[in-house]
Amino acid sequence: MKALEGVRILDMTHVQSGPTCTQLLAWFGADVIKIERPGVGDITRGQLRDIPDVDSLYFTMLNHNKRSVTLNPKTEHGTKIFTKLIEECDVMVENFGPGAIDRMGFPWEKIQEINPRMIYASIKGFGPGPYDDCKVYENVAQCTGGAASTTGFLEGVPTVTGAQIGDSGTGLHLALGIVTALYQREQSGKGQRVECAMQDGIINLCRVKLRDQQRLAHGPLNEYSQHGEGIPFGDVTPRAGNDSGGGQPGTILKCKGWETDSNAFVYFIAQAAVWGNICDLIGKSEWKDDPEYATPAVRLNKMKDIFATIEEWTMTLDKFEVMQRCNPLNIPVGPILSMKEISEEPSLRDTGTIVEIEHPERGNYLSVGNPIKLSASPSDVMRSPLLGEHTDEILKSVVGLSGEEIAAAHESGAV
Ligand code: CAO
Repeated sequence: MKALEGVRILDMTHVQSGPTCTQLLAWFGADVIKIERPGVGDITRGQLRDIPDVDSLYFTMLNHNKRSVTLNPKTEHGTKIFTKLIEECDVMVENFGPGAIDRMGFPWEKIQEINPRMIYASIKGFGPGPYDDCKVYENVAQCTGGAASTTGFLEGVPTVTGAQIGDSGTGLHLALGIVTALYQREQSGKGQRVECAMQDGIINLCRVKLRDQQRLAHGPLNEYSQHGEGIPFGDVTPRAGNDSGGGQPGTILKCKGWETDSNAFVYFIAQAAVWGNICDLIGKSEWKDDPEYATPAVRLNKMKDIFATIEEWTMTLDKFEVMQRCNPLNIPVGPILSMKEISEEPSLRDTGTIVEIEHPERGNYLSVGNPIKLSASPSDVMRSPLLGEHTDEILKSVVGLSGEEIAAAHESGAV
């Protein structure tokens, strides 16, 4: 049995943030019924297409294990079907622009009236406040949540990260909110509203940067390399380049082949606990007892030079050799892996983190499986549904319509 077996999700999500949430719930065993606009579907089906007239990877990689129903709740037939679906589902998830669900005629009060046990979960760009009626995409969230102002190099412009912390990050937050509300419903018997603003999700992930903002009032941030380089701090958390976010100095260093391979680099953390090992490894054993190098405090203003010396060593090896040499000595390092390397890594295939999926229209493609592994609820990754693939099946088995009623719903354009 899967952990969320028996939980039925009315999935009104689209694009990335909401679909990542319902995909996780589907992997844990929930029955996710994705509602899509008749004839159109989730806009991502047609975005960034690599193969003409076939669901894009954008869509297929965000909508595994779901069933698709085309339904327009704004039509007469559609309203009735949608109302029945609200009655029959445990959770409703949406990430439309502000007010869209209300304009469909289904504000939270009405949803509660139809099904008091319903958990109604939504993602918006902002929480209540001056921007709550704004539409938001990933990078808007990264910029308004503090990620962009603190990412990039000191001398450069604010930078967004490739990790989709606004969309997929908020989807994760929402999924936790939903399972928490389901747990509470076990005691209370009642549903509730779960809301995640993308800005809030990013701020949560940027927690350490708000920490640093407050530390600034009490002096410079010693672990930022700008401190060691004698560059004064202003009154806002600065961009820290590739500095480590924690108390151990770290940076990205070149490895053999960096001149031609854009990913021939390694992240190297000069952890204090293994300083002696680092010195021995790079041929600088004399630094271990040198009072100018022996403690983290005296090393701080020399980190640029120290890393340059370590880099002379890393440049003699490829990034995997650096890791092989450092790991037995407990020196934390990470090779910079390209997406090509990740997609070809056998151990990630073995764990189901990278999976190969068969799709009837596009053939085989790679996807990311469930990154959360439950020993008693393993995730099988199933292909995404075609548009409206399960409409009739769900109208019959969940909504309870007869053959004639299904035909009438089609005739009216509601499905
Ligand atoms: N049948 C009929 N109409 C439907 C429908 C269906 N099955 N599903 C959706 N619609 C309609 C809605 O009723 C709404 O119409 P109105 O605005 O006229 O009431 C419209 O489609 C959806 O509007 P939208 O604002 O959600 O869509 P958009 O493409 O204009 O904006 C986005 C997209 C993502 C900016 C917006 O949805 C948003 O801000 N969402 C919240 C934040 C979020 O999740 N952002 C992450 C997106 S991923 O990068």
